[in-house]
Amino acid sequence: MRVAFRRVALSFILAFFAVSARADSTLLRVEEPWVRASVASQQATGVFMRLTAREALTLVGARSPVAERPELHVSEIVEGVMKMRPIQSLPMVAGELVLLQPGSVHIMLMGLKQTLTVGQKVPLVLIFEDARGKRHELKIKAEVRALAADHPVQGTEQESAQEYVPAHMNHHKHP
Ligand SMILES: [Cu+2]
Repeated sequence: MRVAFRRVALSFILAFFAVSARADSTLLRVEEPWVRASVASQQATGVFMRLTAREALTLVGARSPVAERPELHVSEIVEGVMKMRPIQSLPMVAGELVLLQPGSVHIMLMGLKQTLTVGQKVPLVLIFEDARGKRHELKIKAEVRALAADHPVQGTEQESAQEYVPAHMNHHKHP
């Protein structure tokens, strides 16, 4: 009896994890994640991607085995100089494309533990919350691209021309 109960309980737990794992990947669509290559002794590098939330979500952080502290950053021009500062979270509106790209919002891999070379695949866990404050995680792999990679994504001529917009404004409707 007790064993049977345990089995039932266990299968419920497994079912729960299976469902929540699936839910996390359908909540957030990630396209073209990439990491800028680093040189020896470099302390940090940026991660870029296109995100589309299925419902209102907030990106709150990331984890990666290659870095001690991944942080959310935004680049902005201060007195003519491009600077970066950490942000606590990045709200995402349902169905709207959010671009993490050079010169704008990005994930910064702080405290790099290794040199990242072109073609390498970097494991990354995106941590985000839904509107009820429930935390979700999504595992992705980001390809390392060249240092100078100024990777234009489709339909971003306007974005590359525009200057910094606040993180919560950095949404672009799907055409
Ligand atoms: Cu940064």
